[in-house]
Order: sequence, then structure tokens, then C-alpha cells
Amino acid sequence: MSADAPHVKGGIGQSILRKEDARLIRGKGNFVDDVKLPGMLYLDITRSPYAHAKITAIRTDKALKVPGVLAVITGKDLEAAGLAWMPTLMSDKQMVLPTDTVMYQAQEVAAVVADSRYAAADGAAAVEVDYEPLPVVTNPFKALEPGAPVIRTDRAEKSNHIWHWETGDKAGTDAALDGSAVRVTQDLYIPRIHVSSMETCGCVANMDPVSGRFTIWMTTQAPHAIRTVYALVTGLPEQNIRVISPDIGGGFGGKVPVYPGYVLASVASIKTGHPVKWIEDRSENLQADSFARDYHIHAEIGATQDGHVTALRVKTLADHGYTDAAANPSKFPAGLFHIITGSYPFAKAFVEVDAAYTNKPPGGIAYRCSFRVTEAVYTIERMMDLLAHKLNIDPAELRLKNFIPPEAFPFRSALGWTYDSGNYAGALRKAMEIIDYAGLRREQEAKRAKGELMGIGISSFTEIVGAGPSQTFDILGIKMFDSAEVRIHPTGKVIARFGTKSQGQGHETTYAQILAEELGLPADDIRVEEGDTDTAPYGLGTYASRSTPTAGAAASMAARKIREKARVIAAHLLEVSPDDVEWKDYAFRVKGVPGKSKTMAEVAFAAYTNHPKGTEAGLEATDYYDPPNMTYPFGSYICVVDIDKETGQVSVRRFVAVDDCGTIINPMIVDGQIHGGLTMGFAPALLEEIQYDEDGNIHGGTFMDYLVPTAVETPNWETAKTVTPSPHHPIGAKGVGESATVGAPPAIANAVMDALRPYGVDHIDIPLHPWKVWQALHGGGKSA
Ligand code: MCN
Ligand code: CUN
Repeated sequence: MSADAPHVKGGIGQSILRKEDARLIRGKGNFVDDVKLPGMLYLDITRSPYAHAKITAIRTDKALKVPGVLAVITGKDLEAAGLAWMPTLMSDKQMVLPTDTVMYQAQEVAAVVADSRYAAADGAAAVEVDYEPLPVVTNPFKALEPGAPVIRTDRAEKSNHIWHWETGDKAGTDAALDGSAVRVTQDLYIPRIHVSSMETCGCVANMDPVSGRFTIWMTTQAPHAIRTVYALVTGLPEQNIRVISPDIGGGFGGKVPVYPGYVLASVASIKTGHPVKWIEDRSENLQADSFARDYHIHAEIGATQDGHVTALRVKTLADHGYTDAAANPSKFPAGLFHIITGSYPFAKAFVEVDAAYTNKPPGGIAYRCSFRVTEAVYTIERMMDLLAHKLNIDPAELRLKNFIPPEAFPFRSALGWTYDSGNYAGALRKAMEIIDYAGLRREQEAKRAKGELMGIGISSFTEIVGAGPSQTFDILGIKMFDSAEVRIHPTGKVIARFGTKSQGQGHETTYAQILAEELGLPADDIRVEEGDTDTAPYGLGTYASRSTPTAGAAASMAARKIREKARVIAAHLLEVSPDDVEWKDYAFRVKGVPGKSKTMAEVAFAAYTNHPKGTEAGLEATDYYDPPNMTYPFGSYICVVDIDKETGQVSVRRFVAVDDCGTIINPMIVDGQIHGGLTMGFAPALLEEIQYDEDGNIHGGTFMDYLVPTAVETPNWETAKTVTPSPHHPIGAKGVGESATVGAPPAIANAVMDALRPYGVDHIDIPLHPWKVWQALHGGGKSA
């Protein structure tokens, strides 16, 4: 935008400061734990030390004697009310409290209600539970072996197999692979990880026994969906339920599910008639909330001798813990894993996934990844590097040779997605230029000659975000669209409400920017609200980078509806026919008569003081936006690592990220999203991992051994952009919130494997801890 081009203050493309930061950086945010109500009680939870055990007795008398303790809730109490189990988002069942068996370590066993947080904790510690340990299964392959102990005895099917899902052309893919001159296979394990939001999960539930109104302040990314599910499960009238998602200290997918604590606090409030607060501590959050990943992947890629990809076949075993609590669209039990053909025009592809139960907490939610896209991107980008290695072609050259070309969009992938737009070579070339790829390869050659370990890794990812076209996407039957309601008040000031819910992404700023651009009003005059089901229009919430593709589009569409009406009012004020009025350079102008115009603020005043006969007073509109397609952001990342031969320590020397999310609403916010996302991609590549021993004991249940990167470990990110607008989005924007988390891990892993090439190492599973790298260096050859 040149300085003298017409523009509106705070419109699209401007790096204005975040409105929400005025309160957040002053400690004036309003988070769930800030909610304090008169007569409020506190709830704490007794948890299981065993991963699998029969509960033979629960004694509550000692707990009830702790001063301040008012009640203890057990599974039997809930069973009597039909609430011992609740549905998961994937139509499985999850225990609120067990009636007879615990199925993972740290599972909720009883809840204690008291008049202070401390009394509740003391009470929870005083609940006595007798357990009879049962055989434990933590490995999904073993869980599926004949004779394995069946975990979910409540199901009709007496096995640990949950579901099988497949898509693509099996016979065609088999034939294409058989006919391929070059084939590469690899097993890849993507371990369990857990988001570590600054704020843990919690709620304040308040049943007003007089009015019958139930209000819950809740750390949720999807308040409307929660309200509907609450209404369906409890039978409370939906208009009497109010879900408020106040300021949220990070969600990252971990605040999509309904956890037992929310239900327990709700039951406790309904039972006692008092407001009840439940706030998880950090260990509970790490040990018991839903986890991400845990995919065991077997992949095979085929190519011609000159390096053109032909076919891709992927078989996966998914570990879902004791229940399938995945936050996926209902029709896709493995999420959008079938974006796995990535940036390449495979003629044939076939993907299958089997899901298994194990004695672990619920798995299958996300970690800054729209529904298994990270798993898919990691697989295809690792496989492309293995193929390059086998063919002895430079990995950049192999990608450039294969990319879907810009003129092929809209492009239909072998697994059925229609990519909206892309320029993959453009992004990779830009990254190569910024990092001086050719120079790095020369440096690497010189270093190799001296025996030093330096690696360069590329990831050219394609994402799929913005669920969704409601034909294909629903959650428990609720269609996935999103909404905006925009009201312009007489003085030209705006309140706009949305069905999404920011957890730190900056919606108060960026939605205002979209509206500023569309309405010609400064962003400062536009107030954005989300997260209160009493006031916001119905929407499905914020995850899967869907807010910009859906509610962002709804903002534009609602504003354009307002403009239609405003044009009629403007014509009335200008004393011309509406046909003679056009919206140009942020004002209503009489065609061909320079200087004769009305601003949106002038029209707004007239809408309440002087609206023309035959029109309604007021100036507002609502839009429920059902996108015609997903958006497909993409990017190319290049990572340079140095490895210390003596210790196996990997250090990321440089990391260049070129992202393309179409039209950029706020460049500073997008850069912030990329920086945070890259750090959350760096984490599982090099540090984070949750493991379990054979008895189901968690390793990684505290920050002592679950290694979240701090500013000290985090490398310096270098970012750049290309802009390829989405042809179907009203302003051409695609989502961006997860791109970097999805794109980064394979770039880092590819760089490490590239460094280890002289040692004949094909693959090491992430996280690439020093000891694993050291072992590979000393073991020689292939390493697992
Ligand atoms: N944006 C933009 N231009 C674009 C695309 C996006 O300026 N072309 C801006 C948006 O206006 C918005 C932000 O970037 O302010 C992210 O937008 P979008 O990609 O639409 O993603 P969502 O708003 O739907 O956010 C969800 C996404 C997800 S799924 C995870 S996980 C994640 C992420 O956002 N969780 C986050 N980023 C996070 N950032 C913070 N601070 N906290 C989290 O919990
Ligand atoms: Cu994919 S984690 Mo985000 O969808 O909330």
C-alpha cells in the first residue's frame, strides 16, 4: 500500500497493535480463575495411581471430616443420575468418574467439594480407594494381539480395535507401486505430545436454583457447541444454559474437548445450589487431559527413475488411549490425514488407519494442527527426502521437479481434496534465495570433508484449514459454518460479535480490520466480542485455523449486506437514485460527480435519524458463512543444523520460513502466529514426548521431564511471505494459525538426517534427543 493510496485507518494489510494487549499485558485480563462469585465452592479431584485396576472400595469418611469439605462425589453417585459416562466428540464414551474400573494413570476417581481450594485438595488426598491391579496395555500393536486384555469391557465388541478407516484407490495404488522403477518404504513414529498452554483448564459452574439458569465460565474453544451438547446430555433447556469463554490463556486444541472436571463442577453446583470452581493444576493438565499424535505410520512412495512421484501408500496404527476423544469432524475419524499427498501430483494414493485402545489418557486431539495434518505433512515430507536420498537427487530439486504447478489449480488430489490455489515453487525458491541454499550446500561439502556434521532440511508443506463446507464437515451432527453479527450505531461506532473464540490469536484486532476495510470505518471504532453464548451468534468455535476462513469471511459478507442497505440511505441523503451511487475508496459516491459523497458514519447517523421511507431503521447485518471449500495455505521451510559429534546435540543454526496464507490481514499478527507455531514445531522435533512404561506410568508428567522449549532453546526464526489469494474467500485470505507447527518438524528432521547421511542413517524418530543422535552416530547404519 503506498502512503497516498486511499486507505482506512486499521484496514487490511496494516500491522496495527493488538487491541486485546491493552488489558493482557497489564494483567487486566479476565480469565476463568479470575471469576469470583459470592458463596463459591471449590472442587478438587482424587486420581488413580494405577493405569488399569478394579476399584474395590472407595471410603469417603476421612475426607468428609476434613474441615471445610462439604461433599464427595463418586462414580456410583453419578451412575444414579445417568452421568457416570459422557459422549466424546467422536461418538465414543468417556467416564466422568469410574464406577468400577480405572483405565489410565491419573484418571479421575472421586471429586471433593469444599469451601476453599485448600480444603478441597486436602479432602481429595483423604479419599481412600482400594484397587486391584489389572494387566496393562500401553503398546497399540500389543493391544491388537489375540489374547490381549480387553480394556473397554463396556463395549459389545470384545477387542481393543476401535475402527478401521481407509480412502483412495487401493488396487490402483498397489499396481502403480509395483510398476514404479523406484520405491522407498519407511516406518515413522510420531510420539504423544501435549500442549502446554500458559493457562490450564478450568471452569466456574453456577446453577441458580431460583431461575433455573445455568451459567458456566469455561476454558473452551467452542462455547456454542458445548452449550448444545450440555443441553442434549442434561436435558436442561438450551436457553437456560449460558456458556462464557472469557480470556483464554492458549488453547492449541487442548481446550476443545469436554473434560470430566467441567461436568463434575456442573453436577456439584446443581447439587449444592452454589457456584463451584474447578481449576486444574499443571500436573493434572499434563497427565490427564487429551493428548495429540501417537501415530505409528508405515509409508511407501514410488517414483520413476528420473524422480517423478507415482504413488503413495500409507498404513497407520493410531493409539487413542482408553477412549476415542479425538476432536475431529464426524465423518473423518483420522481427521484430514488424507492431505498426505502434500504438494505433489500423485496419480495414485491409498491411506488406511486402524485405531486401538490402550491404558493411556484420551488421545487424538490436536496440538496446533487441524485434524492430523501434522502427521500427514511429516510423513510426506520425510518420504520425499528419503526418495531424494535413494535417487541421489538434491531434495530441493526433487521437490521443484514434482510440485503441482500454479496453473494446475484448482487441483484435485488423488485422495479427493480440491486445492484452491498455490505457488509451491515460488515459496521454495524464495526460501532458497533468502538462506543461500547453493552456498550452504558448498559449505556442507567442505565441512563433510573435515568430518563435521552439518545438515540442511526442507519442508514444502500444504495445509488444509477452514472447516468447513457444511456438506462434509460436522461435529456430532452440528454443521461447521461460522458467523458474524455486525451493528453500526448512530455515531458510526460498531459492535461485532462472532461464533469463534480467540485464545490469543488476536481476533479483537483482525476482525475489526476486516470490518474497517469493508465499512470504511477506522478499526479503533469497531469493538469485537466473542465467547458468550447469550450474545454471540451461533458458531462452531476456534480451532483448525478456521476462524479467518469462516468467521472472517462472515465479517466481510455481513459488512457487504450492510453496505447494500447503506447505499440506499446514502442515495436518499444525496438525493439521487441508488443506482447512481457506488461504494468506492471507502465512501458512497455519486457516479461521475466527484466530491458528491457520504461516509458510512454519515449514513449510520441517518439510519437512526432520517432513514428513507420504505426502509427499516437501523444498520446491522448477520451472516452465517458456509465456505464453498477449505483453504490450502502452504509454505517452504529450510532449516540448517549443526550436530556435535561428541554429544549428539543438535543445534538449529538457521531456520527460514516462507509462508503463504493468501491475503494477509495483519502482517505483525501473522508473524507472531508463525513465530509461536515454529516454536511449537521445534518442540516435538527435538524435545517434547510423553512416554509410558509397561505398567502405564507416565514419563513426562511434569515440566522436569516434559521438555517445553523456553526462549533459551528456541532458535532465531527468519520469516518471509508470498501471497497467493484464495479464489473462493471474500478477501482471499487463508488460515495461518497452525501452518508453522505443521511445517516445521519435517524440516528439522530432514536437516538432522541430512547431516547424518555420511553415517548411513536413514531415519530416527522424533524427538531427536542427543542420546538418540549419538547412538545413531555410534551404531552406524539404520537406527530406529
Ligand atoms: N490472520 C491474518 N491473515 C491471514 C490469516 C490469519 O492476519 N491471512 C490472523 C487472523 O486474523 C487471526 C490469526 O491470524 O488473528 C489466526 O487466524 P487463523 O489462521 O484464522 O486461526 P484461528 O484464529 O482460527 O486460530 C486457531 C489456530 C489454532 S487451531 C491453534 S491450535 C492456535 C493458533 O491458532 N492456537 C493458538 N494460534 C494460537 N495463538 C495463540 N496466541 N494462542 C493459541 O492458543
Ligand atoms: Cu488443531 S489445535 Mo487448534 O485446532 O485448536
